[in-house]
Amino acid sequence: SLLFSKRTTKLKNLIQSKELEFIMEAHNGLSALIVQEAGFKGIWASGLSMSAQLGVRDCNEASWTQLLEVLEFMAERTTIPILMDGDTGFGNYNNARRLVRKLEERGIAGVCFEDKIFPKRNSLGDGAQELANIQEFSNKIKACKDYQRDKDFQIVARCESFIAGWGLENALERCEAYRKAGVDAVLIHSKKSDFTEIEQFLKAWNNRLPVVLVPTNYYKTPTEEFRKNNVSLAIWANHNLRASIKAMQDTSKQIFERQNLIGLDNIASVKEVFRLQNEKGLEVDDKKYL
Ligand code: SPV
Ligand code: MG
Repeated sequence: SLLFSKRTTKLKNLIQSKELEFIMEAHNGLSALIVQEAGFKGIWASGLSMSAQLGVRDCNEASWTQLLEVLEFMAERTTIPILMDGDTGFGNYNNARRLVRKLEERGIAGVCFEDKIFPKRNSLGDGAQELANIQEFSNKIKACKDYQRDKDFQIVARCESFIAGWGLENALERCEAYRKAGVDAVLIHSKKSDFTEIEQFLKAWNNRLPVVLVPTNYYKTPTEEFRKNNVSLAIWANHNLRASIKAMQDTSKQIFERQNLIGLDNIASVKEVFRLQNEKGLEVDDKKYL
């Protein structure tokens, strides 16, 4: 039954279903659990957020094995599927497919690879963006699909044509090549504050494969527009990270300035910390095993 289906199957159903679905960013075991408790059916393991919570830049400063460690904690505390932001795959087709193998071994349900050059740069920044060769990136996708052991493991190809300033024709050519290479879905990204270039893509693409969006900059677009245009999956990509930054800045500043803890009412109780850590579970097991 669906209740007992594997996480890969759950992610496949989210992506391949006709309904618009939503996944939410998390960046460690705690935030992953919080996303699940909020009701989300899946988690976006954002490269930006995982890097930022380590205090480093989103240009592959954290190694892929360091990210695997983060992902392992996220998988341990959740049952919903996790889609990893795999950036460019940390090298060529061989590096990318080894990452796929290690993700499968750690219970991660899918990965998104973007058609840029290692080390990548965040798509929302101001710098110039260099795109991968279409054939080389298509072969990287093909190698990963050939190498995965679980047939339901999802690979998403992220097209950065709009980000790099190459336009609609280039985006369509690339996504069609990735479709032919066997990818499960395409992610089309944009850093514009309006929906127009994405909408043009969606109309021209015409549902050839499921489409994933990251509406960080065009967040004002009503969600109904995504539904109307047959978007498969929307990713709220960095909002737990940003919420936590603001909360930690405010809290640190207040405690520093006042030199006391009075009036700090916007923080979770220690009891809540224990609940999230599942202290109860250990109490129960202690009775059984100690
Ligand atoms: C991420 O969340 O790391 C992403 C989305 O890749 S973006 O930051 O818009 O590039
Ligand atoms: Mg990223």
